[in-house]
Amino acid sequence: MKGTMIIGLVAGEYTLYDFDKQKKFKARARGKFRQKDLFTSPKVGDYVLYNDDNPDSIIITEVFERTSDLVRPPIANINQALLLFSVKRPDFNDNLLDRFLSIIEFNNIKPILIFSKWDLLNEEEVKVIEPIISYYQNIGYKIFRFSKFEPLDPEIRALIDDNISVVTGQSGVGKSTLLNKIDNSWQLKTDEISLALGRGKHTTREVSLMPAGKGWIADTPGFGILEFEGMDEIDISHSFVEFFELSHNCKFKGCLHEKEPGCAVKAALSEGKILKSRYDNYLGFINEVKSKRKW
Ligand SMILES: Nc1nc2c(ncn2[C@@H]2O[C@H](COP(=O)(O)OP(=O)(O)OP(=O)(O)O)[C@@H](O)[C@H]2O)c(=O)[nH]1
Ligand SMILES: [Mg+2]
Ligand SMILES: [Zn+2]
Repeated sequence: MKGTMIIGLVAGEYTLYDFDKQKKFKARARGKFRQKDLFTSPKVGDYVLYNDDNPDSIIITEVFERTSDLVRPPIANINQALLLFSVKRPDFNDNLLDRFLSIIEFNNIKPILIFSKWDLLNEEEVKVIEPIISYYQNIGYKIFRFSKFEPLDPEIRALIDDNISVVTGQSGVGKSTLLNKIDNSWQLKTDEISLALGRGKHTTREVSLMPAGKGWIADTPGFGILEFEGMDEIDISHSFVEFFELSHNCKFKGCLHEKEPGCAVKAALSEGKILKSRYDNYLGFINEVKSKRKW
């Protein structure tokens, strides 16, 4: 890689990595950035220019155009997202999975699904979740099952090489735990989830990029809510990959697969070829973006 990339941001202080000089240093952003909103102020993953006339006060002067831009987690220029979903503690949440996949597809980022805490499932529970996992695999997603008690699948490591990836998911699903397995020297902080609430404690507070093989990978804080920023109902319908494929057979162009006659998606649903929870989530998302739209 070339140029300079932002690899960390804590309370307005950036950590930059200059690939040509192969060194890491702190910097601040020029005043003009601070006026702007989250979308345009420099963030982790950005390629930048800087001024080091005063080595005690290095200033970011320019941010290059982004190839991808996520709001949550706030990170730019990644091409791959490792989406972590624990099968238990916190419980598997299909709404969050479909929501996340939709946003990642919309941003043209390659998703990889990792189902964590696999060790916590008993045989019966495995039988319940396996068909769900197979569904996502059949529509084309790369799937891994992860347990902190097992060695890391070498395929995960191979996927990280050569890519700029982000690890993301709810608080407490095991993002930092997974990353520590990728490289033990990172020693990222992990913590028990709250037993009372059954969810994480936001142990990781900041987005930070770390070099991994020939690539880079980011740890991120877990999120609470996830919104469809900048997406409308058509974007939602295009981001459900298997619906989009079927939509060529829908009677109406631009069919949103709600109540339209001759809908190939609804036909597939009634034949049991589409996961019911996924279709229900889809309808919920369509309604969500419609009702949020400001006229
Ligand atoms: N049983 C089991 N526990 C796990 C596994 N992976 C992580 N944990 C535990 O889950 C808890 C949360 O893990 P973290 O790695 O801190 O989770 P995180 O996703 O980084 O959480 P935030 O930083 O808050 O977003 C820790 O106590 C881990 O030891 C797993 O595969 N199996
Ligand atoms: Mg963490
Ligand atoms: Zn349709």
